[in-house]
Amino acid sequence: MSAEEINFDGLVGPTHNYAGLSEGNLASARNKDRIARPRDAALQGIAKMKRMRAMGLAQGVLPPHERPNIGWLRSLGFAGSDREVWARAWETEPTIARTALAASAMWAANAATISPSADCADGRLHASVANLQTMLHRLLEAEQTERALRRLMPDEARFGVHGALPPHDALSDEGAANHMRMAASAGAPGIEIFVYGREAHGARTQFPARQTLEACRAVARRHRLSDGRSVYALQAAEAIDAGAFHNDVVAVAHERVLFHHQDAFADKAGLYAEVGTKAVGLFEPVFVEVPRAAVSLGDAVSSYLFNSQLVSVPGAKALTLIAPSEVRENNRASAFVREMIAAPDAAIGAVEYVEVRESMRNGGGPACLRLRIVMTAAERAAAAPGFFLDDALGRTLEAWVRKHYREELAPGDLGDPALVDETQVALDELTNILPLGSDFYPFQRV
Ligand code: SUG
Repeated sequence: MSAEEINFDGLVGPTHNYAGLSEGNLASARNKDRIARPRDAALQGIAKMKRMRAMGLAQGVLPPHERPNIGWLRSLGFAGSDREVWARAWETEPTIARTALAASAMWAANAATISPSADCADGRLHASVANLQTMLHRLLEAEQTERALRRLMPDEARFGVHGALPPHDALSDEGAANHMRMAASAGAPGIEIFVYGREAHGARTQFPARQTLEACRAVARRHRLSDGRSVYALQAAEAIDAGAFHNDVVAVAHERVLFHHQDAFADKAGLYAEVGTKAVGLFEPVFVEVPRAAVSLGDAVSSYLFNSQLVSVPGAKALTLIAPSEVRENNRASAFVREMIAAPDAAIGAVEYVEVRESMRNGGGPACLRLRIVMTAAERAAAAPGFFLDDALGRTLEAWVRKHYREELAPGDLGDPALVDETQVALDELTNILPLGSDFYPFQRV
């Protein structure tokens, strides 16, 4: 069946800042307490979405979450008006306060795992919200993400939206960042590859391994995937310990192509063989490996070469890599890309560099910012149209950002109670721009 891959990007929220919250994410640690530029961050994200659309690709947008998360702070015993809750939390529990402020829902690749209907036994498109339980600030995202995905895909006859798995260490799930799909084309039946860093109660890496095998299998069962077209691959421990806290820091797949670092997987040969066997009759897989001699794991992590989007631009024979501008600035990564795209019959034949520097400084590249949802024409028609980017929505979102977002947020600004009002006013207005409804955000429901 014909279908289209749609990138839904997380809109960067007004409290974007650098809190150093993610152990094992080297950029997050390195940039802790740096002055953030929320307005630039959001505009960079919107510019990327517009650029994708200009290339002829369908593009959607997902809303930021309410931050600071006043409801969560109340559940921890803070009381008073919303402003008072924030001021008290900031004064007495700064670590908790910064957790409640994180704009991390922008990294939509962690929102959920998506299985297109062509892969699912019941013929529905399935989405499992990720529990993100490894990092406290990210654990707070699941409830609101589920609300957003239900607004986007309301028709239960076509869409199976599942809430997050129970948030426990044994069922640790980071969504699409640890999931890849290969297929002849978007609408054809595909092979779904789940990438995990450990088994429940299994051996530990130095940095947290955020995805368990048990979580992957649970998602596959919920989505009613067939064993014959599912693959489970273990991340290399050395990749996690070098800063690949998600698989999408060292690998990305699209259609027949898997682009990955030599040291991404614990058993690369086993992965190739299993994908090859399971793809028989469906497609001929193409593995594009980047040798460590050309680009070290360190260069892969610092440049985010693999956190690129791989896309099929209409009319182009080969795939296009949408890479962060940091790749262009890294001699080894950019030299590799130049050679790769120049090769005759290259599977990846073009590169476009995008500027998402504010997000990158927290460890979120172009691929982190988007959740891919493959939809058939009928599914797209059943989805809420207001989430799809067009020229008018792009302009409205830019104007909304310019009106409401601060240019700078320094650590010393974050305790300002005015930030609570500012963000609530902005998000309230956003519920009239995107089809969210006037009760979407928790502050709108009290
Ligand atoms: O979970 N950074 C995010 C980055 C997520 C990137 N996503 C993908 N690879 N798909 C994380 O570590 C840092 C927030 C801070 O430190 O302020 C943060 O949450």
